[in-house]
Amino acid sequence: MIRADEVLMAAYEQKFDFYTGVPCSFLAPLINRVVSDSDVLYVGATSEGEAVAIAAGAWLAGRETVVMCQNSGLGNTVNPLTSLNWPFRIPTLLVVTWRGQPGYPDEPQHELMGQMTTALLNLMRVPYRPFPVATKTALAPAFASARAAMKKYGRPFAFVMPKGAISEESFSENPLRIKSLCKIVDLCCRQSIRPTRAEALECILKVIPHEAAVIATTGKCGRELFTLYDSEQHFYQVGSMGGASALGLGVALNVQRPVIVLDGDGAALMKMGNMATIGAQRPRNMLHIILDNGVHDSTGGQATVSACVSFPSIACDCSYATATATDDLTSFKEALQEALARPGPHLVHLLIRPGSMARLGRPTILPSDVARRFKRFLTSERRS
Ligand SMILES: Cc1ncc(C[n+]2csc(CCOP(=O)(O)OP(=O)(O)O)c2C)c(N)n1
Repeated sequence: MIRADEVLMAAYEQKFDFYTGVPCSFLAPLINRVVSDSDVLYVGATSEGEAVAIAAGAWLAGRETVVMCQNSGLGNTVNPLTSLNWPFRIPTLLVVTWRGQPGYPDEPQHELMGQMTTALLNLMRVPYRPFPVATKTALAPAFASARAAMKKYGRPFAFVMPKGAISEESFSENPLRIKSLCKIVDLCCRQSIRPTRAEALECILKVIPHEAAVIATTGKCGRELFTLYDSEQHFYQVGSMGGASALGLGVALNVQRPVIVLDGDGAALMKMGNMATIGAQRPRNMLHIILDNGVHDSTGGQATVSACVSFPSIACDCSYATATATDDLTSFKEALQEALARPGPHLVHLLIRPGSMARLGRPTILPSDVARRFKRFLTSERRS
């Protein structure tokens, strides 16, 4: 049986040094090794879809990434794999366990996914190989060919891991000890007319430094940002709704520059676990802005449940450094300047009114080109 450190070494030789995922008992030796290894970074995600988006951000910031998950969680990855990794051509190495593998008795909840695991990978056009378990010498060529395929096609690649592939590994993880001192700063002036999203974006564009990276959520937010001003600093996350803050986290953990996530209330609600991971990882350079119009504006204005939710309270409870509530542009600008001047992560929640620009464009640059120019922008700081 191969050892986890042998796997990690073979992966490290191919530059895989950023790991994220959600545990599976089959993966325990590998995850236990990864969390104990100071040469690689592991970010425990709240869902496998979140892990895929975090990995995408880390790749954009110059890392080679691995997403580890149970095949039960493969379902959670379908949306980001098909609407983020595919159009933007963002590779990641998936290590997916094979619970319910036909011929190997397992629990009933794994039976159907066990039967369809490889078919689902095929359907998502993710090439895969069995995890190289036979001998230690099989590891290096397997990781090399996985990396080569990812580089050639700019798309994910998967290893499917059977039970008992790797020998037991002890576990040494420092428990998280975060004492949140976050208290909501309420700057709302409760005027009857709230700003529009476009006005908020114009304000953001005026305030943020030129070296900041900006990730705009799915729908009209990215379209308005593109229409107002296009820049290599911008990543318009056209798909993968809810994934912008996870992608932003993956970027923020790997760059020094400020990372600004423009979220919607519908998107933030869809992947609220992201906020817990952001709070736990504490990226000092991250500013999370939620433009809350109370509706799914991009799809016709259907209500979200944001009126029943306090995003600033959630941010505080998730251990963000600061959380500010605003509903007008003057205090919004003040909140942004304050957040950019201090270590984060910060949440700025702005209540806006529904509706969008009359002449609304769409990014005219291919997603794969947006990704590559954003990656160039992010990684250029190493040279400057
Ligand atoms: C997984 C997924 N579900 C649904 C959609 C369709 N969709 C695109 S944008 C959007 C609304 C987003 O709402 P919100 O985040 O509040 O932003 P707003 O449109 O209000 O700016 C929806 C439902 C999608 N793209 N992906």
